[in-house]
Amino acid sequence: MKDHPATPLVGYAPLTDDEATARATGFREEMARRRTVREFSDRPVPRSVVEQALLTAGSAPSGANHQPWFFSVIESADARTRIREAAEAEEKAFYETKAPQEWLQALAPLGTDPDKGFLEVAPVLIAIFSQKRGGPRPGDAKKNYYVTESVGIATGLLIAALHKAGLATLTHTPAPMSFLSEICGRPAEEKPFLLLVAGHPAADATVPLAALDKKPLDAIAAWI
Ligand code: IYR
Repeated sequence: MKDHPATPLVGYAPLTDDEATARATGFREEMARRRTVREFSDRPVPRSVVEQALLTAGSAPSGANHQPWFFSVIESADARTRIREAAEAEEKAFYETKAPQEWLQALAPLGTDPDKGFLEVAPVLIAIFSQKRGGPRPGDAKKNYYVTESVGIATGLLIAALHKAGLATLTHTPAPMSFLSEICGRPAEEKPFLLLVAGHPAADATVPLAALDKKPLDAIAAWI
């Protein structure tokens, strides 16, 4: 017997099967134009775009609806310089000594390197944090559940929302990224999850051909 407060479900207009297929196809085509880019224009992005995209991210499903995420939008030039310097120091160590050969070989077709100049060029830098403890309301200190899954889903929605607003993104994961906690002033119980870079792509931005290679449906799904 359900005894929790509830309200009738709204927002699901019944579509015909053809309409549903057309919508799903249109969305696939729109998302297929999404590219990860590493060359950004410095053209500013209005705060309203970022706010709306963050609210979309915050609408993601999460374990027990505890919403175990926090987004630090880094605008200060000083903070951006510090983040670039710290990220480049980690990446230099990664590419020069830490990364196993197999990993470097996997990255070679994408042409990545330790130069992270985009961290000071792109107008939007969002450090995403995950919270092991929190709860459904600000200030709660309850245990959170399925934290990585929840924050990953929210990040996916954030990327889709920014893409819909015409912005290119880059999911950047310098390792380790504990410097983000310090620079963003986040508490030790929160873990940096990833750094999302967003903005208009540079006029001469390129895309590695290897990035265009997507697995076909029969390789990623099966009906059983
Ligand atoms: N974090 C490094 C290396 C890197 C790792 C993976 I896995 C990528 O998909 C891309 C890059 C960097 O940012 O260069």
